[in-house]
Amino acid sequence: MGRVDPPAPFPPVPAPRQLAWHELEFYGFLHFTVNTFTNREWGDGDESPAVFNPTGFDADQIVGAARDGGMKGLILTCKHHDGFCLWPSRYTEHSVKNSPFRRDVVKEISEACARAGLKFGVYLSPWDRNHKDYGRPEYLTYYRNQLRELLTEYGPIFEIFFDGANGGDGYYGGAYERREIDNRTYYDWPNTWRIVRELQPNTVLFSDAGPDIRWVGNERGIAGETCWATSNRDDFSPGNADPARLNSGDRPGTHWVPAECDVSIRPGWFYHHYEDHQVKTPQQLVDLYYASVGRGASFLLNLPPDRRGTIHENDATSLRDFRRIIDATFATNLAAKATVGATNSRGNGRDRRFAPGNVLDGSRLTYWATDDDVLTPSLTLELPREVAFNVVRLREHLPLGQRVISMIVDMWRDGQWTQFGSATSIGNCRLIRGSRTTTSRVRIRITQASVCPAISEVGLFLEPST
Ligand code: FUL
Ligand code: CA
Repeated sequence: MGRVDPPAPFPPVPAPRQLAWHELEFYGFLHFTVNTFTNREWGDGDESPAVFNPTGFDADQIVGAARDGGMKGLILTCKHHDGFCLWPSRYTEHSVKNSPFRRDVVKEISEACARAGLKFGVYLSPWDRNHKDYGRPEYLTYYRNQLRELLTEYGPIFEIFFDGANGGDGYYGGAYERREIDNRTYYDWPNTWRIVRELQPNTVLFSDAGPDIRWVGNERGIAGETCWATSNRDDFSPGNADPARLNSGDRPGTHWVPAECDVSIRPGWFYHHYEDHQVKTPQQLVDLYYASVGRGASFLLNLPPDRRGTIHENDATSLRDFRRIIDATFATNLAAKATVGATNSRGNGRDRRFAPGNVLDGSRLTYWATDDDVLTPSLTLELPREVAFNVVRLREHLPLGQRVISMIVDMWRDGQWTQFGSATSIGNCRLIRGSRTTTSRVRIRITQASVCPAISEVGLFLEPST
């Protein structure tokens, strides 16, 4: 008998840069600019650079807080809507170079990230309420020049966050007027994205319309209970999209454009001392992790540096305690020693490349798959002894696309199968969280799939009791 072929990919499938991004799962946002010192969320663009004056800026403290919280990268607001630049751009005077602080914040944060082993990303607001040419073609040249500076002078950039906000009013070099743009055409995004591809082909590009990753449709950090990694991205442009569709994605979708869940650890995106006691609790952050990473998306959590230029103690403590809970939960796969069986595995079970046991080897590269005509198989875990768990984690083998539509998890109790939980869509990661159960047998039933399933990992976990 000849070797059986692997399942054909079910398009759309992720690009290598997207596969690398999927492995990050949790990373941070740093919102920091003149707003930190004026107590605003959106600056008008007429702020004097003199207000930007952190008293104890410490990039290693900021990055250290992120690392201790388990973040794999940080995205810095190099320029927010007010137009003030955290690096000494050669194309404007409206930057740190004319502030009393003078130092290059982008350089210091990017170097601290490199020292700590975190990836570095940038936010460069398309809307610029300071620039005199905003709304005219000349501004696009300015914007692209700035993008080139960030892409060539600060090392590898893992992600660029292209925000969709365009409010209208601004200072605009003294004009103080309202400038409307057509967000479908004004920015000529395909040509801007091309610049990034040329300079840094591994950077993932975020916006409402991708092209690599998409906004999840809210700023509360919550992906749809069903959340496809695919989207008909050409229906949208940055700032012009349907939030409900972004929240769940489009199935089957024209492109692989997984969701990113952005949310702040505080009510605002920028630091305000009066929010020091409104920092999200560790348990709230854990719930957001399940609602983002647990639904196949990524968790982008904002930590706003304060007026000292450090992460406030309350934020750092909450984040660290969140990490303790996540680590305690996921450190041990309680199914690791199970014997795995399946109602079908590809090629009559003779080919180890598709064997059920591949779901327990800790590698996303190996997977269990069924014959092409078997769309609703079950996988059974026989545990050597009873275990207590309340979370099931499933991962699909992403290079073959998002194949499974829905599944049910059962556990063996009192001589029969009882349902533990169910879900739709898997993708990079699906966490099914239920009440604590003790059992020695668990069964995963795929109840609907577009093509034969390819599951790379299965895990059972227990959240620490609080
Ligand atoms: C929004 C902005 O208007 C907010 O200020 C913040 O930067 C958030 C991440 O994106 O569109
Ligand atoms: Ca595996």
